[in-house]
Amino acid sequence: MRNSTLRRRLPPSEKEPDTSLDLSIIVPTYREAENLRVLLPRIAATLKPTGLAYEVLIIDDGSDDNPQAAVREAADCPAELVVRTGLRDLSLAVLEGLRRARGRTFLVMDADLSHPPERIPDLLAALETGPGDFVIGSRFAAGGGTKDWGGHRRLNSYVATLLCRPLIGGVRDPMAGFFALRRETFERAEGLDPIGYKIGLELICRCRCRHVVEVPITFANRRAGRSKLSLEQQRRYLLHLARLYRDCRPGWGLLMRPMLAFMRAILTVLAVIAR
Ligand SMILES: Nc1nc2c(ncn2[C@@H]2O[C@H](COP(=O)(O)OP(=O)(O)OP(=O)(O)O)[C@@H](O)[C@H]2O)c(=O)[nH]1
Ligand SMILES: [Mg+2]
Repeated sequence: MRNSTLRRRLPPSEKEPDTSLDLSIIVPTYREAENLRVLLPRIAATLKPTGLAYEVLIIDDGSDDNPQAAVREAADCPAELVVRTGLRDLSLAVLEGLRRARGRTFLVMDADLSHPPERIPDLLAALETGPGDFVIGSRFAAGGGTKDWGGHRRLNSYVATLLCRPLIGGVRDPMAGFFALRRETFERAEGLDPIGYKIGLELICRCRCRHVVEVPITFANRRAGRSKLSLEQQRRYLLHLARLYRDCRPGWGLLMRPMLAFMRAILTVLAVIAR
């Protein structure tokens, strides 16, 4: 049986909710031990005054930089390390975290300090008080921003957002990895089948989110370590989009899927040349 077929049949949540737990924070990591040493105390310091009961699930893909020690050192933060085996993939790691989460609300963020943990309460407040069923910490909403992005990264992000426009309408930052949603919204998911980096986009589409709210944030450059974004990740994004068009917007899929296949072929050739 194909992996994706297997995933389709799994119920979205593996864990029973713990009614005493307000929040589950899911942090995918690959070689981020140094950043975790800063992130976990900052999460703890941010959430302590709120009185929220929370857990942090670090979903790691077998990093060789000893994330175990980094999590152990953060004694103030209720963090648990989950080490995955199998295909190393950011979206699949986040999905595993969401399935294991026990809280009433889920929040996903990167480990590299690009997403300011001090803004977690603002995302939660927007989810609690507003009409939204999906809240994004948004770089491109009015008041948000990015620090020191070069032209190449801007262009990349612009094209990626343009390609998914028919799937998500007017959402300005559908590529964001900093977002929050309620457990019930996640449990609405049908046929989750992500690959690559854009798990937020997958959830907006497959959980049939109607109101996406964007909270402006300033996205910092990664604090330490190396980016895992590569040509291969861009190729996976195109494959992911093709699946979303097929399942969620078949009409648009007639136009978009051949175009995405063509772009994938170009990236494959570029990857061969770059080797
Ligand atoms: N578990 C897991 N986490 C990953 C994987 N790839 C990236 N991550 C984590 O996902 C988050 C986002 O990855 P980044 O490499 O920062 O990607 P980016 O933010 O697009 O790029 P930069 O910030 O420029 O490095 C980070 O916390 C990474 O450690 C993966 O294959 N598996
Ligand atoms: Mg990053």
